[in-house]
Amino acid sequence: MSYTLYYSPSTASMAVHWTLIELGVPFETVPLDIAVGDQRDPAYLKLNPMGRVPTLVMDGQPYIESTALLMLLAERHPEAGLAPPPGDPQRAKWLETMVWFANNLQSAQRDWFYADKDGPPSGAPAVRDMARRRIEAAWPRLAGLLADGRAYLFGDRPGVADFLAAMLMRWSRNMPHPANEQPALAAYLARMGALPSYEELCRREELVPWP
Ligand SMILES: N[C@@H](CCC(=O)N[C@@H](CS)C(=O)NCC(=O)O)C(=O)O
Repeated sequence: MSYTLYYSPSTASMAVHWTLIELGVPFETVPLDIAVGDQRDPAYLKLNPMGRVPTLVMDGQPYIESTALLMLLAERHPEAGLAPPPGDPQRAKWLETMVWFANNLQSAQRDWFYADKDGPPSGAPAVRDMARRRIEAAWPRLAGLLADGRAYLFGDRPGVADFLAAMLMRWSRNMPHPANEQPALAAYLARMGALPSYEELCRREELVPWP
């Protein structure tokens, strides 16, 4: 299995990068500077017609959408136990949570950060206001998933849902109400932040750890 990840630090590629590090499989990386528009380079658009990161080239074929990539990596490396397998009692809740992250929280975060790029700047304040409400509503719901005292979202070891959750929480760090205002989420982030794979991710992406 060969992997090449096109990434930009601290963006939607972060959870995929984290997963590859956690898996310990060989992979290559191609950094893109989205501030200068590398994602719109014609050669890159052939891999990712959306002009976004991440793109993961697997065995020579490019694939996009971070949540799908995470689910696929967990499926391709079942021995790593990064997701409840089909038939596991937690599988349904895992699928629900992964799609909820992608479809609700992450899409609202796209609106928060890109309101004046994805639509007319005149409508951006209203879009951002609605996005902020959806994002802030997500944190208590996420805290609820940890309310029984579990260390990680699905089991006693971290998996792709946790890498995705921690990435999405990180993006709230400069928002009026960041995720770590919820005590359960602050404790969870501290656990995630203590993982050796997170330390390695921060080293490779030159990230300032948060919180
Ligand atoms: N749903 C996509 C979202 C990807 C996305 O929006 N990536 C952002 C960075 S977080 C991006 O590429 N921004 C650059 C741009 O839109 O020009 C995924 O999860 O892969």
